[in-house]
This record gives sequence, structure tokens and C-alpha cells, in this order.
Amino acid sequence: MPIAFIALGANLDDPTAQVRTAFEALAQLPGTRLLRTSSLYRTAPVGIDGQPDFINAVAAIDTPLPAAALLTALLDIEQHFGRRRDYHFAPRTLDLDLLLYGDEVIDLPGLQVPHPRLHLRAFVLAPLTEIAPDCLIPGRGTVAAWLPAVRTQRIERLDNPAPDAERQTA
Ligand code: PH2
Ligand code: MG
Ligand code: MG
Repeated sequence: MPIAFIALGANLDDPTAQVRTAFEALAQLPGTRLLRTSSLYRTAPVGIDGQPDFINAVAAIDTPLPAAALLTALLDIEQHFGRRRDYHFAPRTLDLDLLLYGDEVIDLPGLQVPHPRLHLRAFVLAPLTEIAPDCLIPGRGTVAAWLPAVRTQRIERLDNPAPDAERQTA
């Protein structure tokens, strides 16, 4: 089964709790194992003015869901967490972005893998480097190699990592 990497982000209604609970929701996807979870990071909004800081993290999962079905499942989880899309980049209880799906390159409306901006965002690169430093972004090299380019983006690793994850749903 392919390993998929998911970015988690929240900046509304106790973002830390949202992200922690979202790890559990990923572990409950059909046939899916939550392989690794990064620390939580407090991050300055990127490309958005006047919003609270975000809590961001990255998870690695092993899943039988094809990429499109996984994306649908992620959007369902966002809904379940009360996500409202009042306007583009509205503050959110939970955002789940599919970053990587094995070594696949997918370019469909609404589903681009690798995520087209993942290599430009410290809030993705830092947690991804933490759990998978040698991980390859198809067409772009390793995640760790991109990190120096985003060092001006404010990001703080919180010293309260989520409990170690190694779960299998029935
Ligand atoms: N998500 C965005 C845009 N900007 N900035 C931070 N710090 N964290 C995010 O998760 C984030 C963002 C679009 O989804
Ligand atoms: Mg996003
Ligand atoms: Mg999203």
C-alpha cells in the first residue's frame, strides 16, 4: 500500500485539540494505519493577513484508499470538524491537505499531488522533515533540501508531541 503524507492545519476553536483529534480521525479511515505523526508547530499565517497563528502538523499513513477516495475522505473529516468555507483562506477548525501519495504525480481538477505549494511552506516542510527527512517530492528532490529556502517564515515547534502512533483500524 502506498504511504501518503497529510498536512494538518487549524487556527480556530482550540487548534491544538483539533489537530490532535484529527490524528485519531486519520487512524480511523478504512484499512488505514497511522504510521507517524510530527510534533505540533505554531506557525505564522502564510499568504493571509490578520488571522491567528496556526497549529500545523504532518501525518504519514498507509492506506488502501486510492488518492481520489482519500481526498474525499479528508474533506469529509474536515466537514465533521465543522469546517466552514465562507471565503478563500477563511480561518478554519481543520484543513487536511494531501501532500504526497507514494511517488505518484496526479494533476486533476481539485487533486494535485505532490501538493503544488508544499516545497514553499515552512509549516509543511518542517514537520515533514521531522518524520521523513529523506522523503522525495517527485520532481523536486528531498523535503529537507527545501527547508533553508523558507527560513524567514516564523514557526515554533511545540514540545508536546502527540502520543506515538501505531494503530490499525479493523
Ligand atoms: N494554510 C493555508 C494558507 N496559509 N499558513 C499557515 N501558517 N498554516 C496553514 O495551514 C496555512 C497557511 C492554506 O490552506
Ligand atoms: Mg491548506
Ligand atoms: Mg485544504
